[in-house]
Amino acid sequence: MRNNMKKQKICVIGLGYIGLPTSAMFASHGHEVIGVDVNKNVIDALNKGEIIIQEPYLDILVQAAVTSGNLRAQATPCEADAFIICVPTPISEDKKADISYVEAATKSIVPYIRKGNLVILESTSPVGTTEKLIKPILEQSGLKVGEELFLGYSPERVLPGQILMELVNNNRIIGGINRESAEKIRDLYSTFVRGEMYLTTTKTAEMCKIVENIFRDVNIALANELAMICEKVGINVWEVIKLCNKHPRVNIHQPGPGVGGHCLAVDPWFIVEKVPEIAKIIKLSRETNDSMPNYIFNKIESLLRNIKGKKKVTILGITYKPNIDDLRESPIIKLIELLEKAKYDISIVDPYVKEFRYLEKDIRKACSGSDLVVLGVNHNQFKMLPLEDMKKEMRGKIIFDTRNYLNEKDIVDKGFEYVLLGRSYEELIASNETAEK
Ligand code: SAJ
Repeated sequence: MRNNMKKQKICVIGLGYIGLPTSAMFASHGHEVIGVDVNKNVIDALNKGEIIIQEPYLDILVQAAVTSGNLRAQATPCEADAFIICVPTPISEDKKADISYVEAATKSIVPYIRKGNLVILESTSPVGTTEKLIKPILEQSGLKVGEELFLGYSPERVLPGQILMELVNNNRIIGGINRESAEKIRDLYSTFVRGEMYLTTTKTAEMCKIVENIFRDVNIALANELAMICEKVGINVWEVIKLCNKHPRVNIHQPGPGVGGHCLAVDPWFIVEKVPEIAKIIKLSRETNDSMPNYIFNKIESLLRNIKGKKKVTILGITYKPNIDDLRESPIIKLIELLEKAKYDISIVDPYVKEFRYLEKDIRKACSGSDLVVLGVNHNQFKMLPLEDMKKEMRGKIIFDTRNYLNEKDIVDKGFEYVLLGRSYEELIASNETAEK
């Protein structure tokens, strides 16, 4: 333990992308952690020292924590010094926050709450959740929140793919229902957090978490809009962004086939839902990013418009971002659905995904008879493509890069046509049409 705190018993509700690394981190720093999950597979795996998600080094940390005896999992909560709620807060079809998991998790701990306990919400939640939803439920224990029971909101800020490093090093915001609660939460996290910890109210902390993701979503929407504009006016958006970002106060994000993940694609709606008449940029950005798979689909349609009969598209990478196995809200899955609707033949290669329809292990096989290869996600494995073999297998010769990741020179040298999102391709279509006449 890095601070002088005595060993705490911590009950973590929800052993997903945040709850599991957080549990392992506390356990490996000397606390006793009991993880609770509704998924039996997660519990069984953890008790064997295994994990069912992919995250660098997490397997090693979990195994060590379980072996030390400090970490175990079970289906129901138990008495503890601190409770940390890390359950999902998805959105419904009509873009409304679904906080039923947070509610259920809070209710599940009430029978085990004792005087002096600490309750922390980590799940990204609509502003006011800690005060308006959690506090009244906890009061059913008969304890006075803020005096006999301490409560706060402390959002995670970690980036999938580098969760462990960021859990330790990122600065943290801690919102307490009162100052004493915030201080107690800070003391607990200082077991392993090396970043700064900033104390505030629960509502401000809840708002900050959402705003951080809105900031990114809005900036990506701007980049995507610029990509579409540059295509129209015949400029390369990637060069524009690179040069603009040489300005000391400009930081334009990267365009792409859309925004996925359980954060950026979800959290902004928590604000839009509350104040739709004010949150105009936020809503438009969401819609712009959500429209990108459609934009990519339309480009594919126009690139292949002269082909008669069944067309085949090979997709490289379907996760929501590179070098992880996470498919949640992936824009490439939306692209696949559009291609399916339009009756395309599809093949997919993704070294991180174990199971998915049309999945092929071998790029060459996936390219067989294909008219176009689209790079959906820039996994490292795609940097060096077997271009010669792909060319032999493919019927068409187009490679469409939605990430500005592939080596254009190599591709063109091997006789392919290289199409890049955010750069005019009208000339390519025109030259194809001329060639056919
Ligand atoms: N993306 C772009 N262009 C960019 C950056 C990202 O199109 O310039 C796309 C990615 O391809 C991906 C999506 O956005 O589909 C989201 O990726 P991401 O890497 O920006 O973020 P997440 O969703 O993996 O994690 C975010 C992070 N938030 C911020 O950076 C403000 C992380 O720190 C949060 O902890 C996490 O959300 C969360 O849990 O809220």
